[in-house]
Amino acid sequence: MKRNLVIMVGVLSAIAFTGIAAAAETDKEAVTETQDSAAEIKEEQAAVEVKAAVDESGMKESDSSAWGVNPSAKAVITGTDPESSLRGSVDFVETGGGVQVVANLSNVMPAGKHGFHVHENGSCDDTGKAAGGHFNPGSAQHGLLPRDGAEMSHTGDMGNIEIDANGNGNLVIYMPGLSLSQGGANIAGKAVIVHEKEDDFSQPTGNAGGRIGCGIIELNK
Ligand SMILES: [Cu+2]
Repeated sequence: MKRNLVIMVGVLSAIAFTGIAAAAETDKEAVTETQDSAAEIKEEQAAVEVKAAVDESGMKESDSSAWGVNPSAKAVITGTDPESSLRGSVDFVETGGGVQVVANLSNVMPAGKHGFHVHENGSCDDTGKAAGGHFNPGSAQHGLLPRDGAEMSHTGDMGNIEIDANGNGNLVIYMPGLSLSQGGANIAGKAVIVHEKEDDFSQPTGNAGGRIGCGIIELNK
């Protein structure tokens, strides 16, 4: 009798286990689906955030007056390799003691983060090498200007631009202390460089590799 009971429990456990395993399988699918839709939602949110950021920089009343009135500039970005289809534009406007930057890039490979800086020379020659090092009039260490401040970052440290699976990316960043008209932190006439790899904020320049895109910051007339 006791033996039968043990067998009985064994059989019941096996049935229960099969049930749990099947349920786990279903859960796994459900989780994957949830992840997929979460990723979609995240993408949508990112798009909304970019739009909100643009709204804040470009359409907020105090700042919208800056565009068209204050000194502004544009860098037209092209691939440093003549074969490259990388294109983009970076708009700059001086406002509130700094410069608002709005960048839009397309045909950037691969997807992911790409180092994005103002470099010291206004030239894109020699596959971008002629742009020289990061614009760093204060001889500071490398960092991210809005996060680390002028003492702890290069004036040209704009961090990274994130590129999506289609090769497109936007960046809206406010660079405190920069200017388009005066002083040592004037970036007019300097170059914008898009790097091959992510700026990991290591010293001395973030280990972002080669220069795949370049454009010169030209004042709007
Ligand atoms: Cu750089």
